[in-house]
Amino acid sequence: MNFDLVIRNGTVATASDVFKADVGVRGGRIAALGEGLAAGREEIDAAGLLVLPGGVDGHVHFDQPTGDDSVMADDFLTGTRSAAFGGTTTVLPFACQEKGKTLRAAVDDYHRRAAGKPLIDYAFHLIVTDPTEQVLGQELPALIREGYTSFKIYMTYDALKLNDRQILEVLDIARSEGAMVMMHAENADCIAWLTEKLERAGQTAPFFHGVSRPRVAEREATHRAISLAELVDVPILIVHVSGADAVEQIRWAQGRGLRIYAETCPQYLFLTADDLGGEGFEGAKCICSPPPRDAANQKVIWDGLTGGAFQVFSSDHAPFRFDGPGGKKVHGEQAPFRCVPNGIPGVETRLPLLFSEGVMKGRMELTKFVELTAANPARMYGLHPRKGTIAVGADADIALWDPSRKVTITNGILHHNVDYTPYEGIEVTGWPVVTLSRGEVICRDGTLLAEPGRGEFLPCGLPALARPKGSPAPVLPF
Ligand code: DUC
Ligand code: ZN
Ligand code: ZN
Ligand code: ZN
Repeated sequence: MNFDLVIRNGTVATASDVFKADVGVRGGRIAALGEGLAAGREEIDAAGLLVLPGGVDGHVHFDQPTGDDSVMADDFLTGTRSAAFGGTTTVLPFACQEKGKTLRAAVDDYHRRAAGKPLIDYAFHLIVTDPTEQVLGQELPALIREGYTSFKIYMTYDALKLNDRQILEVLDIARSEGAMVMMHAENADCIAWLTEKLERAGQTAPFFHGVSRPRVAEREATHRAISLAELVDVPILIVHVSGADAVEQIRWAQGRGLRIYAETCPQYLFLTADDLGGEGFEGAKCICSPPPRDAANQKVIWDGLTGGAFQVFSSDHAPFRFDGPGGKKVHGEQAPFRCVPNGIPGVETRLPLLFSEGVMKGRMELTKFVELTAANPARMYGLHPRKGTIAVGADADIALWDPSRKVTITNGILHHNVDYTPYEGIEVTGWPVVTLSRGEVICRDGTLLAEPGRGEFLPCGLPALARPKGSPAPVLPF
């Protein structure tokens, strides 16, 4: 039987193996792996290239309403375009509940925002901000069963945060329904208190954003999140972990046998607090939360990635323009850091940065790279084995990488709708040169070949990683 497409002579890598094989694609899926496969209607010669599963970016924000006058620069078209050029073929952005409204309204609104735009496949995480009886008793369980099997909750931000009691109630639903909970772990009162103190002292420049969100505030919330999850007996994923103190808590929990997972992002490997301090308002380009730390903490994050503390590596792409409407300067260049839109772009640079500094510099195996950036996020969110691996039956979501291509990252070469990149001027070795989604070449050598709207919505399964340990929580009398 012939194939629609055969990718020949490449080196295939999965989360467990690296091997020479041709990849036969039929009907959008991988139909065969082996040497000397029969002819395909189309053929790609991948000699000298790596054949990797397309990246799964488990943490992006596209066209997410912000609740104020800031506006995200990327929608489902420009966001997925940028992802695809960076070797990513699945994204999971967030449908965020507005307090006072239903979760369903957020999901419906988000589907409308996506309609006709995505270039690659996508699923939604929910964000639960208002866990009313109706949400806990009906909406959330119903949505989980419909394939929205992961959701984020916040311990900070007035518009989003839950108190400990609410967190327990939400975790309890996750446990009974088998959903994955993502936690934004920073102590809200510590941040508010420090912010007010800094403002009274006139210390409002972007640099002080970092000062207002110290590692101890992240550490305390991380420990509390772990404790609440232990009490309920449910796994959780701590997102965007920035430094040593939170990593220590996570390792402590993992060492005690708790199912505590952790995510980190490029900003905690490649940026430091100094990047918030540049000339004038420049530092606003790197305002994100938690903030970047220092070289010693970067080292701890690297060690956590290679040593097993982290399971997933995501971009946390949260795109705001530096200039222009709704961007970093929405309240002027004198605006206190508290009023600067929070987040940085990175969906396109996530994989090249980690590949170059991780794989090419010998810090991590290629299999580890695939595990952190594709296989594990797919598992974490119930998309495995359809996504995140190269195996017979999986979707033919594949990125062909030229491991020797040297690229200097500049905003001009990127495909997002943001007017800067925090990684301007960094030289990387290795770049994705062809991206396929369900067997279709969507990017080749800098040219976009796909039509908006071809990306499909993915209902997610219940992730095995979200299963409780099963031991009864000792303090619960039932
Ligand atoms: N949390 C995120 O997950 N993304 C952007 C900012 C934030 O606080
Ligand atoms: Zn405003
Ligand atoms: Zn967050
Ligand atoms: Zn985020």
